[in-house]
Amino acid sequence: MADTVAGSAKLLVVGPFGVGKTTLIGSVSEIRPLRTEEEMTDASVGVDSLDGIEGKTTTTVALDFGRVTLDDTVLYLFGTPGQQRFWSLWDGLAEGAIGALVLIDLRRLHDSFAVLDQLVTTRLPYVVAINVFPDTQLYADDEVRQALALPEAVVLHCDARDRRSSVAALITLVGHALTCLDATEART
Ligand SMILES: Nc1nc2c(ncn2[C@@H]2O[C@H](COP(=O)(O)OP(=O)(O)OP(=O)(O)O)[C@@H](O)[C@H]2O)c(=O)[nH]1
Ligand SMILES: [Mg+2]
Repeated sequence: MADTVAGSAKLLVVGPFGVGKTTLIGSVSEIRPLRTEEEMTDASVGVDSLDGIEGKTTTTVALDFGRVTLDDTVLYLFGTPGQQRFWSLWDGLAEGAIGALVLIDLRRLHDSFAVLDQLVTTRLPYVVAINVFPDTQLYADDEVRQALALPEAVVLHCDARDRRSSVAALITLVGHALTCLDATEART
């Protein structure tokens, strides 16, 4: 790690099945990301929809882990599995995190609701990052907030395959998490 590093923070990357969590951590990580990918089998047919992500052959079964240094701060990124049968891992993964990046796919918006419900249990500040696929129909941020029933949410667009775009999403998340932290401290 660089000598100039002054601090570190842990961030969670969450989202429904196949939204691009592993892709995003892989595109920003400066170390070879830790992945726990397993081949998807026929057991997932009818359970996990591959609509819009037909090229996907593996799924995360435990976590993704990566690291990225921004100026003097190291961010440790922990990705959750998308498949609900592995969600018991969320508690451990969320411990000590300062915020969560919630990746969503507007083509399959409905899949996001269970993730948002699960996220509430962590009480983490979060921002909503729309991972834009080539056939994603775009909506105004307010329409997305309304559809998700999150009137106050910070919403942004990203391309999980693109480092610059994904880093920008993480910077927005850190800024938002720090603002929330300041507000909490001011109240206590
Ligand atoms: N076109 C496009 N494809 C993407 C993008 N992000 C991910 N993909 C593709 O979409 C698929 C899903 O990506 P993953 O990164 O495995 O998704 P995940 O959220 O980690 O999936 P699980 O861990 O199984 O929940 C892969 O085939 C990626 O190559 C994107 O921004 N644009
Ligand atoms: Mg994954």
